[in-house]
Amino acid sequence: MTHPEQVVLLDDNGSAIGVADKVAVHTTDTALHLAFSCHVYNESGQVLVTRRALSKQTWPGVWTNSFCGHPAPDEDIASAIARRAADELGIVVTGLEVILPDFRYRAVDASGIVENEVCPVYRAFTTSVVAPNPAEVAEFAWVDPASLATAAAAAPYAFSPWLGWQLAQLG
Ligand SMILES: [Mn+2]
Repeated sequence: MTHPEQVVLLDDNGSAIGVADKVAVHTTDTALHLAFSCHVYNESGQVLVTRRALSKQTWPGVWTNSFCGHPAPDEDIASAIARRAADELGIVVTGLEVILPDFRYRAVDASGIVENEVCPVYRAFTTSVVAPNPAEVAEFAWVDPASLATAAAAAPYAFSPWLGWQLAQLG
């Protein structure tokens, strides 16, 4: 890396208005910025859930969707998704499809750090063996999508807030 990872800042209409260092932007008063979530499926129709590494600054140890990320300035979302799939999980994803194009959320971690993102949600497919990066992912599981939706609705505190909201919107 020649410079710190950067994110794209957005105005309230979702238009890009600048860039910021990823670490510097995530505070107790985080400015709105661009991200994505990806839900990865396997050949059996199971969806991949991951448990965030205990070393992560926000939502450590929390179960969430397959992976998330922030597109860099001038990086298209498909490239960002491929990059994070490789970096976090060691997988190649195919069949990328946007399933919640307008998803946006703001959430406060137990530590007080805020996430505040326009975060389109994608579905993708993999045949790769998952090889998680321990700096990002503590553990993972392939689960039945209907069971996940039931679990998240019944016990939302056991999952990342954005996953609960995404599953609710997906019905
Ligand atoms: Mn963010």
